[in-house]
Amino acid sequence: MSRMVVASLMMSLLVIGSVGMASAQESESTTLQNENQTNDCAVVIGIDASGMAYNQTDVSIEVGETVCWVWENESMEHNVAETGGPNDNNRKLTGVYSGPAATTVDFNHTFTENMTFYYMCEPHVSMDMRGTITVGTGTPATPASTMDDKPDDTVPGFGIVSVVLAGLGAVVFLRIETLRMITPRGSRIPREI
Ligand SMILES: [Cu+2]
Repeated sequence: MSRMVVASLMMSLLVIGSVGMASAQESESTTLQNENQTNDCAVVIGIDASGMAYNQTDVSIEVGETVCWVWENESMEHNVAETGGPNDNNRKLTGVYSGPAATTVDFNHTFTENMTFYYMCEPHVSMDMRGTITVGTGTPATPASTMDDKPDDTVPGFGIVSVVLAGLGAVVFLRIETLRMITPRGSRIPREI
């Protein structure tokens, strides 16, 4: 009997709770989300049944739409890290990043321009845990030939600097190599301290 009472109490609490939540959602639209976006998700990407892959790996959206990556209490830790391409295993340091891999993640990103977005799960990239988001028309096949309106005369300054730097680098490298050749192997015997 007491179980029944508890159960019905729980039920009524749940009902009250959900009614409360519904009205709360209506009144305050300032739900805190990462990346200060309150947009709804055009696509929600989770983890598939294997627990080792995203449940959608090739997604197309329109410019301005938001993709959400959501999972909860997964057995493994996963994340979302932008890469430079479909076979790149390195995270773009300035790229989109959900943070360190975790068993529960609620991350989203709004894409504001035509592009093809490549990402991986850092711990599982070796198992090809990757995904692609095609935004609008995607990345143009020929990366917009940079002949547009970049005046050539702004470039030389930088070019010279990099040539000088490269030269310096070569000198340093050569010096180290020479030192290595001069230093006899014998002198590398570890001394007693
Ligand atoms: Cu993963």
